[in-house]
Amino acid sequence: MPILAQNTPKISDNFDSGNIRVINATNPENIELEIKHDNDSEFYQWFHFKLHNTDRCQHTLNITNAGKAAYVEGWENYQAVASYDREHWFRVPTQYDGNTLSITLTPEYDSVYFAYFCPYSYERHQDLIHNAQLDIDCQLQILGHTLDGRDISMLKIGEEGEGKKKVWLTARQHPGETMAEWFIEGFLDRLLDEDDGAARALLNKAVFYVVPNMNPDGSYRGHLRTNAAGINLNREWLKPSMEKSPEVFLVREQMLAIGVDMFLDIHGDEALPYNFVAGCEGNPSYTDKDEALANKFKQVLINITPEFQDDIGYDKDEPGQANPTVATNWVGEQFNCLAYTIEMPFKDNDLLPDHSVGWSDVRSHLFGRDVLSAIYHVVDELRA
Ligand code: GEM
Ligand code: ZN
Repeated sequence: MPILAQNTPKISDNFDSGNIRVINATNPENIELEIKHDNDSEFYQWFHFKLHNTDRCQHTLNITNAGKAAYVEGWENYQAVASYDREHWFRVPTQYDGNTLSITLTPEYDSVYFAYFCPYSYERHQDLIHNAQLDIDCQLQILGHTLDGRDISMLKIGEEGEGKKKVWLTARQHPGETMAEWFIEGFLDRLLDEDDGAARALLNKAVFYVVPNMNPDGSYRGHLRTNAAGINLNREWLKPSMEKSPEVFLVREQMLAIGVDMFLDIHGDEALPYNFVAGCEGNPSYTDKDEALANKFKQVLINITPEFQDDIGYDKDEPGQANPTVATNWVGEQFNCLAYTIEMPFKDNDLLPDHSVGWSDVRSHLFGRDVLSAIYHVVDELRA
């Protein structure tokens, strides 16, 4: 077995959610890399890899196909994240010239990980759902399996009862948007806190159905936006299939069996440096009453946290022009309920920037806790 030369850069991605292709790694000053496409898909942008080199000189890592990634505006004013211990992630100097994304670092240790955003591993996902099931109020349900054979897991929190509302949360339809599962971790942490008044009051009023990871295959494969078959799950909600989109098919089947009084679909956005929501204003059945409740939810969230704003976001669909294949639109129309896509930034919240970490796992976690408060403030008005 040849002994690898000690002081040349070694790059690897053969681990949970790893994604990079090495083009040339002989020169630490110009390590040439490419991001791999999602399987059977044109989409790519998520990257996650490890650099090992005993020579702790300055390294420049050049992702040379960044200019054709899914959302290239996402590279403007973007800083990659890095970690030595895979727990604490920090922003590193990153430049984008329109084609190549260049990351520069003089490592403090021999091994360092780089990623598009703080990763959320499949093992952490398993810890999350199995710790949750220890709570007397929480039941872990397996709805079926993905194309790669992983569980599609749902947490039911609370007991159904007369007049109790059914509140659904889904996250990580787009697997590279890992902030979504950090958000859910914070949301569940509070919802299952028996000392938290808002959580306890909410569980007297509502039952929660939470799918922390809608796309475990894409997560493990290091995809940005699709499942194992290269399907964008957030375009499958009108006509899902067990052959292409079992993740959506099985969750949607449960929604139709149980009912939905409020729906939040948790995502991340590559370009906009803000937290914002995208509603279902373009649905055929959207009414002034729906708009009033939606506005109340947004105003309450603005009052709860300066991390949220409602001035900048996606263009609203014209009346009747909503895309019914999108989760928030299909659920909002099918169940005539309050339904929102919640978007967090890969970059930072420019209203409250933190230059050392940008938007982060911790801020996503805390935002999930704040959204629980917002749900508490509108729960009595769902179906009113
Ligand atoms: C977005 S949400 C769909 C677009 N919605 C509106 N109202 N413009 C998607 O799936 O493209 C969510 C995301 O990708 O994060
Ligand atoms: Zn998304």
